[in-house]
Amino acid sequence: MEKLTIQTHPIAGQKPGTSGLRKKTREFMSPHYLENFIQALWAAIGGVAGKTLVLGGDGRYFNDRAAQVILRMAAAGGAAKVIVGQNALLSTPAASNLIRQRKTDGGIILSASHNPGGPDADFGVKFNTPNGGPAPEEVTARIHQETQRVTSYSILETRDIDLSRLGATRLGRTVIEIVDPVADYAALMARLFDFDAIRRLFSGGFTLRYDAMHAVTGPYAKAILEDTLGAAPGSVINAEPQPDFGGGHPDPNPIRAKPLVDLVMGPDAPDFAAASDGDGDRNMILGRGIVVTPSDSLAVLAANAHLAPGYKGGLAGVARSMPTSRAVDRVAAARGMDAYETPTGWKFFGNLLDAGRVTLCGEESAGTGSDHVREKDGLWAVLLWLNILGETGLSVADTMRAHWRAFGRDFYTRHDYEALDKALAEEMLDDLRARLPALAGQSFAGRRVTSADEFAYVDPVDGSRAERQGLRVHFEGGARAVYRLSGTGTEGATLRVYLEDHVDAPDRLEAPVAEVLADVIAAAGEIAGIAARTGRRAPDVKT
Ligand code: G16
Repeated sequence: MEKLTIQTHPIAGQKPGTSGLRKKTREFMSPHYLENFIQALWAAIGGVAGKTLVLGGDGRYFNDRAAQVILRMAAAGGAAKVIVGQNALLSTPAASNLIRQRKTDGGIILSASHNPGGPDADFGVKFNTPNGGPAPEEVTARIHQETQRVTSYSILETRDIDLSRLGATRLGRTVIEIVDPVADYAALMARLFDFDAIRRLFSGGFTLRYDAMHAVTGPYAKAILEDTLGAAPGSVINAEPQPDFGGGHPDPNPIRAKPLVDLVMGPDAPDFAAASDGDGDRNMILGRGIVVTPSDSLAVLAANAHLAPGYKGGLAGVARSMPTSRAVDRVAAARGMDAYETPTGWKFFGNLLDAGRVTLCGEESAGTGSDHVREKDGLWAVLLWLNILGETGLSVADTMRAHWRAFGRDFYTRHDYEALDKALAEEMLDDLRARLPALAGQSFAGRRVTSADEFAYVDPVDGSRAERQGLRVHFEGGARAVYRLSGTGTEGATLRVYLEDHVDAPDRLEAPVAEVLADVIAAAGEIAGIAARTGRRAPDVKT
């Protein structure tokens, strides 16, 4: 087993985005690409010698190869131990849990989340710090810096490790511990939720459809929902993780998981349906005849979490990313809880969770989570919903109706314009940024602008600043449009336009979303000149 030192040179563009480094798989597979990034990561964390790390991924194409390379590089760098999920699989929340439970020095998650997988699709590498959360900007900036000066990397020359066999083995002097990816996570869920209440729900005939989208959550959902809680066999579909996610796009939203939406709107609708994404941190919640928006789901969970044992003492506070609707703020105000508004990116919740300022947090991008780990957690959200429904006996639709009656409804939609020319998209937002101060007082599509600004964030725990986190336009009556460019795409630029309006009138609470938001959508398009500048007449995705 020889330790090799391979000469290399910096590769441009290895800058982690909203959530780790995401690139086309072929780029990741090109000579030295992965190795350079991992060597830079070792340098950024003060070397891997003597450290213990967690390693796993969502099973997408190149997951297995990348894991073998990282293990050989960890061993060459003198790591004490790497804890690996069997077959190099770990959902993102399960990896976060292992990092925390085993008190490791962090972990590496191989995933491009909801992006498709395959040789012509996407791959990603993310580093999580010892608190179990995505590395904060200061760490990712250091990694990027190191990628710009890496000149060699070290790797052991050895055969592949058999990652299908549970137990400990050695690579050089490094211990490689291969663990069941589900066990510790399932034990954590059993501590947080009243499994007996959920079992009673299912034994009473409650029906469920969970679409794991051929991604990593399948084995977790089967083990917990079917084998442990008694959901009917076959309730979890597409449960086998596949390297290309069955050719699909593992993003749990009404477009990518359309069959599930059709199911709940049809005659054979189950009582409850849900989907999760590539790496298991996102979720979509549906009930008979209803799709719950992620922002609403966060608000309902915040209002009812105390019904689950893990949260019976109440919540310290809540947080949402800025573009997420303000529905959860209304719950916080009514309950006397603190509510925080952070930039997009789960990493911004880390300090608030660590400091005990918030218990629950979530984002419009189908992510909800709590202080049980430091990542968003799709299956956790499903279990909390089931626990709540088990306690209240209400349907999903009636839960939403009751919530809207109590707090009003934040009608919400997000429009994505994908694969735009990057320079053009940046110029469009630069122009809008320059016009923001002049917008107040002007009217667009019959909506009067009351204020407009660019969101910047000062972390209340460590004082770090994040600038340029989205352009906001507020309209009279409380409606809002937010514009920002995605930090997770791998092709050109994706413009996200987040649109919302608050309605209190009881007879409007169930009006069609498109109708309620029609003029806000028109105003937002006009303000930025989206159609004129991009030539796009409609968004590619509406969530
Ligand atoms: C990641 C981040 C989320 C963010 C989402 C969308 O999720 O962890 O915090 O909301 O991307 O980000 P953007 O709008 O920049 O594309 P995931 O599930 O992809 O890891």
